[in-house]
Amino acid sequence: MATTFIILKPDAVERGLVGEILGRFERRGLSFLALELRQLDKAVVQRHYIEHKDKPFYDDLVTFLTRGPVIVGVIEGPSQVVEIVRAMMGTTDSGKASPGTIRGDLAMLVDENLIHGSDSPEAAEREIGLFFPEFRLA
Ligand code: RTP
Ligand code: MG
Repeated sequence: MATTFIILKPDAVERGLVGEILGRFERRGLSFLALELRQLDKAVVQRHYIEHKDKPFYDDLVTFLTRGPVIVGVIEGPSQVVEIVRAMMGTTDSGKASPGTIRGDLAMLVDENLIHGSDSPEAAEREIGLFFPEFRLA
C-alpha cells in the first residue's frame, strides 16, 4: 500500500462539492487515513507550493488557497495511488480536462480547479509531513 496527499481547495468547499469529490475516491475503493477541514495560513501554502515560487501565478495561488477553509487529506491505496488520484483529478486547466475527471466534470478554470494532489511519491511524503507532522508512515 502507498499514500498520497490531497487538498480540496476553497472553491470545492464554497460550492458544496466536498461530498461529491470525496465520494469519487471512496467509490473507487480508496481509503482516507486522515481528513480535516482546515483554514490554511499563507506560510504553509507558500511552503506547499514552493516549486512555483517564481511563477507569475504564485501570489494569486497563495491568496486563493487561503481565502476560505479547505479539506486536507491523506489517501491510502495501491502502490500507484499517486497516479490513480492524479488521473481522477484531470489536467491542471479544468477547461481542457477530460470528462469523467473531477476537474473535467465539475470545473472550467485553471486557477479554481477544485483539488490538489501530490504529483510523485516524494512530493506526497513531503506534503504529508508538512500538513500532518504527527503522521508517521510505517
Ligand atoms: P496542484 O499542484 O494544485 O495539484 O495542481 P497541478 O499539479 O495540476 O498544477 P501545478 O502546475 O502544480 O500548478 C499548481 C496550481 O497553480 C495554479 N496554476 N495557475 N494561471 C496559470 O497558468 C496557472 N498554472 C497553474 C493552478 O491552480 C494549479 O492547480
Ligand atoms: Mg502540482
